[in-house]
Amino acid sequence: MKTIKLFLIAIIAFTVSATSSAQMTDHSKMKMGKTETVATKTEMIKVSGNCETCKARIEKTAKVDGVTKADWSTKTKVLTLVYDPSKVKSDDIQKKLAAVGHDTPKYKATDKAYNSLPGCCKYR
Ligand SMILES: [Cu+2]
Repeated sequence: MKTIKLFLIAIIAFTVSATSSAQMTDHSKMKMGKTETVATKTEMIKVSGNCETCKARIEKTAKVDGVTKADWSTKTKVLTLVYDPSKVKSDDIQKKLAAVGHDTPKYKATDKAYNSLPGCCKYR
């Protein structure tokens, strides 16, 4: 009889703790969602280029995992980047852009990368 009582108590205790931990999980998820929004960083980076083809190339190159927005203006040559700094670094994106032929303030495209750009994209 004593064993059954203990068993029942154990079940009740388990159910209660399971319920409360489930609630806690929901709560922390909500908190995390908020933090994620706050953690996004917006950065304006000058990226050399010319035309719509450059725009497509730059935005495609910049849109790696962790980047929610990459928008390059043919007028101002500024790339607006919205990204999660815990997932991706601005430096890494700039390196990638330089690798496909576009100069950024921190990384310059090699002559080889630059020369492989189509004629309309030559900005130097
Ligand atoms: Cu171009």
